[in-house]
Amino acid sequence: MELAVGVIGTGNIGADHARRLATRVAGARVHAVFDLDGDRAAAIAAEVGAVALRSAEEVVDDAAVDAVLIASPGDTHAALALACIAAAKPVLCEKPLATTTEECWKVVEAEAAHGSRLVQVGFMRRYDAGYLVVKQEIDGGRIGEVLLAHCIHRNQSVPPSFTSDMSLTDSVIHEIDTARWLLTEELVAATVVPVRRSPLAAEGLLDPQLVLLEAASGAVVEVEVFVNCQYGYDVRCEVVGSTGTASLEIPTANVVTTAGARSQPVPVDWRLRFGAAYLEELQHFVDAVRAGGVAGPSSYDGYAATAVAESCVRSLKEGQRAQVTLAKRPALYETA
Ligand code: ISE
Repeated sequence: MELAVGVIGTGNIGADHARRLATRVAGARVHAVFDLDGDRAAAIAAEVGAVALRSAEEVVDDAAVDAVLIASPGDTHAALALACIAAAKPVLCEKPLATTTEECWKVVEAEAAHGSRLVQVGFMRRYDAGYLVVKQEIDGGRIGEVLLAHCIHRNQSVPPSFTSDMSLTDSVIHEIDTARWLLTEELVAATVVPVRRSPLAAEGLLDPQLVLLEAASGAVVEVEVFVNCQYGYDVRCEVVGSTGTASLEIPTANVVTTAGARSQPVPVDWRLRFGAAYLEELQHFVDAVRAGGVAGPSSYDGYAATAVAESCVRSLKEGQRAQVTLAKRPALYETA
């Protein structure tokens, strides 16, 4: 039986997910969609052969919906994830799981009380072919003990509503999750270092920023986040170990060599750069649910990432190193 998915939020990423589910993911179809913008929802519903419902709650409660995909704005995620858990429906929730650690923790507690995994958080980089190679190299012991990592996260530009805090909670949250996953350990402190502002940054936006994340082992992950870099979307990562390094492959396309120069396009945004990873992520979710479970990044991972991002924001505000305090991982997530 195909998995009937309800999609909540049909903006850019939600619409992309709905199209992928309808045309490229095996074993799934989109049954229902909802968006506050009714016209946008109706257009996507018509395109993917789904019904447009009148509220997010109707999507969760629809008896014909087997699983839910949440791609609405971040501040709606926690309530919707809790509704899915109450209805015992598997849910793929876009990052962040919630915008505060308190809300994330409510989701963790509700899922733990349910007794089995229902939530996968949309940290799609864990499905990127390049990141997976870095992970394999580390886990295979081929670079020795991990000492530090250098990461770059550049967006071409951001909308005027984007704030300095969002560079941390919306963008660096990806490096936070990948650092926890690659190093298989928790991050215990964060320091945001002030950097000379780009003259092209919108008024009030601190851009770029430099973030130092300290892991429990003492390994340090350094992240440059620059959300107005102008030239395109650029994500890099090099993990330095005691006997070697592992670098994220930067996918190359259409390399042109002419007149003594070689050039290649830079993706304009994450939808292009991580398109294949999003597809893998969705296929993984659908396969796991059809096999009777949920795997991938857990709600505890979503909680921990938001907690570290909050420490980054605190460090930015207070101008000093901020510690990360995490509640104990419930037994349900011990092997997750
Ligand atoms: C955006 O919200 C995303 O999640 C992208 O993956 C990230 O690279 C970008 O910086 C964020 O603004």
